[in-house]
Amino acid sequence: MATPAPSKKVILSGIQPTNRLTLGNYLGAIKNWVKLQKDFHCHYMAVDLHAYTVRQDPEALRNNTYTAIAIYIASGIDLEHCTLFVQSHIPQHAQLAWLLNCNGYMGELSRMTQYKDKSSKAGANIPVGLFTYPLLMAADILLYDTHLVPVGDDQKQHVELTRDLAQRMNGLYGDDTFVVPEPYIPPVAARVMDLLSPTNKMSKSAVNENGSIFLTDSPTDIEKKFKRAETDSGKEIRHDRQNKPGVSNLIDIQAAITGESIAAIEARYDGKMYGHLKVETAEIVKQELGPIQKHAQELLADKTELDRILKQGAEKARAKAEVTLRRVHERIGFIMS
Ligand code: AQP
Repeated sequence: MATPAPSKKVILSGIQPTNRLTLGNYLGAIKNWVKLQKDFHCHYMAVDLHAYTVRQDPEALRNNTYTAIAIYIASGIDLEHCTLFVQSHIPQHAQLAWLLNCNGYMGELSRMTQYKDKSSKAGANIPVGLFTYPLLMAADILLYDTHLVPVGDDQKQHVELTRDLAQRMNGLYGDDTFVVPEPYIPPVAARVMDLLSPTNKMSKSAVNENGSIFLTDSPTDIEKKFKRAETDSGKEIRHDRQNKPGVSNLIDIQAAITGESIAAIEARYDGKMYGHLKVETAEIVKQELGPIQKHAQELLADKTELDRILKQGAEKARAKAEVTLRRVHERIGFIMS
């Protein structure tokens, strides 16, 4: 049966190491992960199997995965309290995904908006993995008896699908086969927008790299990118996502880092020019990222130690994943080895 509810609820989240991580990944995910680790039993991953739905250069994938893990730790992920691992180190993810492939329906997967988006950009040959991606995500979640999945709006549909699958299989094999997870919307969910097209979210794979702040960007690059940030033809520094998306984005970034209220930031810029807002936002970002970059560099300089950390994380994760997978195998009717 599913493990009895622990005193703390289980949370699971991950980022795809498709490229260098961005300020969006940091403020929208990692910074919140650090806050959650006190109150929840957290599992954080670099989801390299998901990244592979898009063709990856092997060397770049390896480097991006190490860098992502180093950044998680440098940002304050506490190895004592969290299970930190790389998805491909736990074979049970792919194994459970297969079982979910046999229980998910073509119709429900075809309705996933992220699939529609990504497949429309994939050209003539759409990899099957892009279509079945939500089933791998469901496997990630269900393997750890996860209660809560921190997600932005774009991933909510995938958590709904995971719930449907868990309930469907619980109906077939017993109510305690899977814990049915829920989406978790963090109290302060920052959504960082592209600096050059502030109506689009900042993304690792943006066509123009100048619109994204990468967590490994140098201070000079950070300054340059903020200086070029798109604003509007007005003068007033006011938060208005509809009419002033660029200015609002800079205010949001400051608020997410400093914890200051939007109103307080607006008041501080009363009568000032856009240039001030850009320069000072760059400064706040540099101050926040500087120590993280330094610590991440130190970690990356010692791959043996990083490998040791990953091995430890994988052992912890695998132990839990194996229990869940065996439970499911047994209920399906596979002979246990
Ligand atoms: N701009 C953003 N603002 C707030 N949160 C963001 N996240 C990503 N971009 C922003 C959060 O980061 C987590 C993991 O993201 P992901 O790597 O799994 O995929 P993604 O959301 O598709 O991110 P990208 O950068 O846009 O990826 P690519 O370019 O590889 O497709 C999630 O918690 C997400 O909310």
